[in-house]
Amino acid sequence: MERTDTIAAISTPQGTGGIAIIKISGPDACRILSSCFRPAKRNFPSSPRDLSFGKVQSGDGSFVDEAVALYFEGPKSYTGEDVAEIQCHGGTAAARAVLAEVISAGARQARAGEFTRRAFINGKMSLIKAEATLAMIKARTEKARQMVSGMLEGSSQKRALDLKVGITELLAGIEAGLDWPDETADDQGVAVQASQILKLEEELDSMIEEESKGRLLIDGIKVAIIGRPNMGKSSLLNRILGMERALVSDIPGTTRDTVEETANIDGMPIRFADTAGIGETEDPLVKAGVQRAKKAALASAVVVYVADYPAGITKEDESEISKLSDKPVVVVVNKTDLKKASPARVQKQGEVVYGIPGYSIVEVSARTGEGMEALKRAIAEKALAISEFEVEDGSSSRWIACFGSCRAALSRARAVLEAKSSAELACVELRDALYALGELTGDVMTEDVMDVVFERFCVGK
Ligand SMILES: Nc1nc2c(ncn2[C@@H]2O[C@H](COP(=O)(O)OP(=O)(O)OP(=O)(O)O)[C@@H](O)[C@H]2O)c(=O)[nH]1
Ligand SMILES: [Mg+2]
Repeated sequence: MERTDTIAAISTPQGTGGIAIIKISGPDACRILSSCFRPAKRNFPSSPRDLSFGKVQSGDGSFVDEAVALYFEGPKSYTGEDVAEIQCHGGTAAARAVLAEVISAGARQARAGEFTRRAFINGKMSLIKAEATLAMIKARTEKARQMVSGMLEGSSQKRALDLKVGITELLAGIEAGLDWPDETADDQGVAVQASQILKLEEELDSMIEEESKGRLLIDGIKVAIIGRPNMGKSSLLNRILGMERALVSDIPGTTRDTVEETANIDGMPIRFADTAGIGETEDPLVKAGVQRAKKAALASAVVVYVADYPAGITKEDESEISKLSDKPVVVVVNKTDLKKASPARVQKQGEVVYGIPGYSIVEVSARTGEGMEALKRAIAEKALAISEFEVEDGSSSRWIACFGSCRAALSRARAVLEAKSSAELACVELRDALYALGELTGDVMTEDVMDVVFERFCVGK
């Protein structure tokens, strides 16, 4: 049986570190631990949660690594099953070697999110809490962590449950009217029910908005830096990051491939993509770079379009910006330090005024850092204004989809009530609204929904 076998995985990230944790969960967890782990003192496992120092050894008795081990007896464990943990030296090779011993002793390599999936199946946590756990793992900034901590503490679960109670009470009220037609709700009664539904819809609207913002904080916002060659796009990325991440040179066409890096801007993880300079070219390599740049611009939530001083925004820039249609764009003129470096040139040209209808322009110097705070503010402002958010795989967040179906069913129920067409139909719609919420909280659970939720986890959680 798939769900009652014993699974194992490395729970700590790959790479060099102090310790690595190998987690084992299932009915054979304790036996498997005893077969690979030799405690320095006898009597192991003595009692649950006791830490024991010893060594991991392979089937032929050869030494693998020093380790500390402990076990938790189900149901008092993360997954609700018997769980064992081996803490060995951090580092990819040691952890892999220990896992290999655990697997050869009878465990199966766990799939992504399988420990948490078992915790949910065994009633150790709600689906909302499981997803909050994933969000906490992915939180990269303090703002994101603060938002997720509320979810982990159960605030989202409580809100969803309150909503469910509200809809259930309404449904009961309308159904009572069906059962006892003499007491059918009068006009005033219907108006009260409709206004109660409206209140629930408003609550859902605010939940959808908060969830969208929350997703942005957790998953990060993609921002592409585009513009003609040599404008200082890579220099700007480096200045934002505070490190020399992208190659910079005075040769136009320096950046070929897209360079991606995340920066914390105003508490939001912003995922920047520095791209190749765009423009007409016959060189197939440069052409490929330009195509990648355009693709990155399309895939991003916000575009930073870079031009430079003193040319400012040219006709070519205007045409490129117009191709971005409804995408939020921050238009930047870089290299303003040249104004001071060659005042004669400024005088000759007069006061340079850049303009493009509908856009305000941020003047910066990647070289001196001037204007960078204003640029970060402009990016954060555009990012915060994004209401619709698409997660990594292009699908909308599961929560937003469930809230959306619930809200749609509620407004249909309200429309039916207001038109006084059929109280039965209003009940059908309210049941649909409850079903959508049930999908969110995990009461209505299919394997498909579980796959969607848990496959986004990492292996070992
Ligand atoms: N004076 C001045 N020069 C700058 C500034 N920013 C970048 N530069 C210079 O402009 C040149 C091009 O900079 P890059 O950052 O490589 O420009 P890019 O837009 O990434 O160029 P491509 O990758 O070729 O499209 C380099 O010589 C930089 O030193 C700035 O603020 N002031
Ligand atoms: Mg570049």
